[in-house]
This record gives sequence, C-alpha cells and structure tokens, in this order.
Amino acid sequence: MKFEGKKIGIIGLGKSGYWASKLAKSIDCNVFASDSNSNLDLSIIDDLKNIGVEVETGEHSNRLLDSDIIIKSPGISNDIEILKKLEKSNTQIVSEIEFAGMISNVNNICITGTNGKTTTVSLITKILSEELNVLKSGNIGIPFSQIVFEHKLYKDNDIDYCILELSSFQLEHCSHLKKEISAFINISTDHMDRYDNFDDYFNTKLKVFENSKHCFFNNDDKILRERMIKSKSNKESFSTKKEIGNFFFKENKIFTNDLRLSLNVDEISLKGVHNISNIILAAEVAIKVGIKKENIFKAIKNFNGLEHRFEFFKSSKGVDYINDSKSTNVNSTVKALESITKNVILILGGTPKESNFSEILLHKSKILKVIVYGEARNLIYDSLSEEVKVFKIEKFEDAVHLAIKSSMKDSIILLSPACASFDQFNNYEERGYKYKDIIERYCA
Ligand code: UMA
Repeated sequence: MKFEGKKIGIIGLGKSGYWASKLAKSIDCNVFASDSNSNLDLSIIDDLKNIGVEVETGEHSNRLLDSDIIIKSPGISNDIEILKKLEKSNTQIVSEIEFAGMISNVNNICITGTNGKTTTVSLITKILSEELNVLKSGNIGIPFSQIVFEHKLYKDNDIDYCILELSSFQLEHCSHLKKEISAFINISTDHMDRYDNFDDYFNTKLKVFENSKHCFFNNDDKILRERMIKSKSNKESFSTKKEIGNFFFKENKIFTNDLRLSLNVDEISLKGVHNISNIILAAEVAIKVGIKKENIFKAIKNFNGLEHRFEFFKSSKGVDYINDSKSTNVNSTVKALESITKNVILILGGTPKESNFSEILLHKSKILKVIVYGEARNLIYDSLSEEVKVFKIEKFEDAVHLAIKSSMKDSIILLSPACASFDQFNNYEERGYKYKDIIERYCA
C-alpha cells in the first residue's frame, strides 16, 4: 500500500500511538493524533508537533472522521463513540501492530496466549540470537512501530526476524500481518471486561494464525487441543511429551527426541513447571529457523528468566521468597502453585478480574495460609476460606508483613496475586518492587 500523502488518524497517545505517529510521519503521511486525556506529558506533545504531527487532547473530535486510515492503540475499547462513528463511515481501522506490519519487510515470529508470552518471546529472542540477528517487540513493552521506525525495517536491513508478543487487544483490527511462524501457547479466562465471553476472547487470539507459514499450538493445553481437533486444524502442535515434536520432558530433563542431548532443569534458571512448555515451544521455533540443537540448549541454560514472573529472588533463614507479581489471573497463580511442593504462604489480592478463585484450592494441601489484600479480599475470602486458612488485610504492605511474621523454617512466601495491581499500584512492576523492597529490608 502507498502511504505517502495519506491522512492518518491515530487514537491514543501512549507508547503505541506515539511511535505509530513517528513512523507514519517518517513515511510522509499527514498525521493527526488524538488522545482523550487532557493531561498528557507535554514533552510527548511537543516532540510530535515538532515533526509536524497535529495533536488534540482531552477528546476524540469528529476531525478523525476525515482520515483515510485510523490506527488504534491496543488499550482502547472498541465501544468508544468515535470508533462507532468511524465504523459507520467505513473508515479503515487498523491496530498499531497491523500498521507497522504493513510498512515493514521483516520476517515475523508471533506469540500469543494468556500467560507466559513475555517469557517465551524473551527466550526465543535469546536462542535465535545465538546464530541470527533478531529483535523483540509488541506487548512486551516495545511497540512494533518503534522497532520499524528505529531500525528502518522498510528498507534493506540485516534483521532476520522480529519476535512479536501479541495480546488479544493487538490482534483486534489485525488481519493482514504476515508471519513466518506463529504460536498459541495457552488459553484461560482473562480480560472479560473487554470481551463478551470466553469464545470472543479465544477467537480474537486465534487470529495469530492468520497469514502464517507455520502455526504451532500447545497440545498439552486441554482447551486448545480440543478446539484444534474439533476445527480439524492442520496446524503443528508442540508438547512436553515424546510423541510430538523434536523435544520432550522426562524425569526432570529436557531431551532431544534422538536422545543425543539433554538438559537437567536444575541447571536452568527459568523456574516453574509451566515454563517447561514455554521452553519446548521456544526450542521448536528455533529448530524451524535452523538453529543448532547445541546452541538451543546453551541459550536455554544461560537464560535468567524475567523479573516479577515466578522470580525466586531471596532465600533467608530457611524461608524462600518468590515474586510472581505479574500473575494477574487465577490460572497464572495455579501454574505457580504447580511448581511448589509444600509450605506456601500465599499472598493474593488487588483488583479482581474474575469472581471465582476456587481453582486455587486444587493445591490446598501445599498451602499453610492465604493472606488476601485490597479490593478483591472479600471475594477471595468467600471463595477459599472454607477450605484453607485465610487472613484479610486491606493494605498490601501489611499483607506482606503478616506473611513474613507467619513464616517459619522451610516455608515459601509466594506473591502470586491472581488480580491486577491497579487498586494500590500503577502497575504489577511497582507491586513487585514494593514486595521485594519490604523483604530485602526485613532480611537486611
Ligand atoms: N486513551 C484514549 N482514548 C480512550 C482510552 C485511552 O485516547 O478512550 C489513551 C490514554 O489516555 C493513553 C493511551 O490511550 O494515553 C493508552 O494507550 P494504550 O492503553 O494502548 O497503551 P500503550 O502505552 O500504547 O501500551 C500498549 C499496551 N497496553 C495495553 O494493551 C493496555 C502495552 O501492553 C504494550 O506493551 C504497548 O502498547 C506496546 O506494544 C501492556 C498491557 O497491559 C503491558 N497489556 C495487556 C496485558 O498484558 O494483559 C494486554
């Protein structure tokens, strides 16, 4: 598509809208960017105005209706008034990812799923970097438009692959993005405030497979497996079991199927049984692009895992501390519990995204006590208190102090909140840092 001279309307001026504006301007489009917030950071507005982008804040005016193409930021719901008007007038609406993909000429590897996307994308990036020139981008926190703009991915370039983490939000209004490889790593309920029902959420994620040469789904995920079989999909699957793919997991080791190489999980810093599946997918993707098996295992061994994701960060006086603040849904907390055998003091709470927490009780035998905090505390108390000891606390800090006070030798304090952080923090990172700070001070 020829973009030069086109009128581009951008909705939302967070990271995605800012970089999409810069990218659109760099290819000589007329750019009008609009954000409903009237208190945006002035340096962002000045920066865009200086390169000739027109900016409005505090509303989405009808001026957007005069656009040839609209680029929508992922966090913006499709229900807002201006988007309804734009749809009525048949204006083309694309996601920021779709827009950057229309301009770039790089090969994409796209990963979606409910939990573990960022870890998997980071691990794939690490493994492929052994032999290739790759970049990571997307929901991981680096807009695709930024990568395309900064590395001029529309001209000749030396980038072999861009590894994109795609959220369901980013897959909306995204139907043409070309992919060399795509993978759907798991599915459980999330973002029900945005979608009408689970199927709506699932089908949006399924779009990851559109325009993709190789498609992988996780055969060990019951829902994914059943739905793929039903749809008679001819997609490839990956699994921790021997019958499928090039790698398998047995007796604490990851093996190549020819049994030539193996890697003991105790040698890997990335912890958690749920991550075995992510490691195997990363290895399958690496095989597909021709990375040597020796280099795959070397990179897995050297990968340190990510902060706030099942992060074992401290061991002191016989107590282990795990920061899993990124766990913002019930399924993710259940996965964390699967990786621990006993004596857990579990901190749950924050802003609830679901109403039923009872799946956590699958692991009740490992739980010494649960401490619930914040907005979700009554909801979680009602779900769990008949079967495990639950203590209700309002403030996060007090909940962490209570967990410390209740601990004894051999206990594990696990922050895996199963809720968003927004009632008491700006984001899950802030919550994770607060947790680590309280514990570091206590242990000092
Ligand atoms: N805004 C409007 N109109 C509205 C609503 C909001 O103009 O009606 C404006 C806000 O004032 C704000 C901007 O839109 O200035 C925010 O846009 P955004 O929410 O899309 O945020 P970005 O900064 O562009 O970040 C987005 C992703 N955010 C969301 O999907 C909510 C980031 O994922 C992603 O890292 C980034 O693009 C780069 O690709 C974050 C996230 O929470 C980490 N993702 C969800 C998740 O992981 O669960 C999906």
